[in-house]
Amino acid sequence: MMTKETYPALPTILQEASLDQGLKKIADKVLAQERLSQEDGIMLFEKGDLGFVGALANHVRERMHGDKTYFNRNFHIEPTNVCVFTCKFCSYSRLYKNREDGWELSVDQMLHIVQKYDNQPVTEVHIVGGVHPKMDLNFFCELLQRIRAHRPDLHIKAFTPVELDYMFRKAKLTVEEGMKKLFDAGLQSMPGGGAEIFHPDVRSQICHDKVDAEGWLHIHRAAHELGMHSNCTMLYGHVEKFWHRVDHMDRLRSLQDDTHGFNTFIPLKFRNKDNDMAHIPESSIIEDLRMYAIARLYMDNIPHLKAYWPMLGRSTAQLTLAFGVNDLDGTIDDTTKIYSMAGSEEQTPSMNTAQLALLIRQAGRRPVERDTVYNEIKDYTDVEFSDSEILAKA
Ligand code: V47
Ligand code: SF4
Repeated sequence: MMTKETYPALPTILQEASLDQGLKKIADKVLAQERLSQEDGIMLFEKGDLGFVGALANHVRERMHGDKTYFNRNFHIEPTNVCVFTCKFCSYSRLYKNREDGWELSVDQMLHIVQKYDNQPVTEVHIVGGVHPKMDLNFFCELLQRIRAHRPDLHIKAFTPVELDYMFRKAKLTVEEGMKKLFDAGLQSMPGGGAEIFHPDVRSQICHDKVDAEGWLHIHRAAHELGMHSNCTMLYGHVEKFWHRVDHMDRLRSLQDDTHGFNTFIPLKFRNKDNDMAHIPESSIIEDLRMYAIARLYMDNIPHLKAYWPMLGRSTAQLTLAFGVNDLDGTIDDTTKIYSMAGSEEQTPSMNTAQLALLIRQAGRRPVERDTVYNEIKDYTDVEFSDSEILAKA
């Protein structure tokens, strides 16, 4: 198991005579808690080796969160995989004309999924799917209202700007009007999907027909202005250059300066199975860890950095905890297909609380259960688990 002790300590790295002077200046800025520029971000990607960026990111992570590593108890609902859009990296969606190959859940069917968890201590339902031309704003308002009425304590985190932009246009509402309607129906926060890479040179190649950068940021801004929190993501490791990644993170950082509404940044590694970008090799684990570390250094105003274990696989997710990550998402209960269909090693993603807590403890960190907005629910650092708890089906 690789933990933070496996790379040289930060003071040793900084004293190395061979350390590039540009990198040394960046390290000085990080230690002085000064903001990194876009040029600094690009230099880290171009020149920062894993030990260097990892030691710095770990320093920042421990300054912000100590050894705490958050997780939550959640499940997903994917209302449909039928989608009007044609993102080239997507292994999951089916066009409307091929909808018999996909799934379309009714409000009743989705409520049934929620009812399955009636006696379980889950705190969050995460609802995201394809963009189905017949599932409109009223359909989703009814869904939100019925979940709220059935289980008021379950936090509803739902919809990306991709789904919302389409819904609001069809309903002929402004972003602000549409968001208010969903908020009143029970929407409490938004996940980070649909961001991909904001720069139009990349967006036009990988997802030309869905909401653009400005539209994505506008919808999150409107959510934040209503008092909702949200997450943000970046799909990396395909056709983009390092500077596109920095440009993407910079746009998120700027919005966060205005609203402070983002809780978590989640870099999403491109997986290449069964999609129109299958010819592009996946990034190496070293590149993935560098990505997390540089994200921790660049995103100085977003409190949490999440590694989404169903997409990375649990061993790599464990490694990220030494490279800036302080959140592993949740128990999931095998309720999402996006990553299994794209080739993740996690084909039936599900972990119970004991398994998640032990995964974090094995990496030398303190597991803390949180709710969606990072209120702490329970510290599992010293909890003893029985064999039956560890082996129980998640
Ligand atoms: O926007 C789709 C990504 C996202 C692939 O906010 C792919 O807590 C890699 O955003 N390879 C949706 N990535 C999922 C998402 C998410 C997941 C978990 C937690 C949260 C959160 C948000 O999945 C899409 C896209 O960027 N994606 N296909 C693929 N082949
Ligand atoms: Fe549709 Fe989302 Fe897949 Fe794009 S990534 S095709 S918007 S389901």
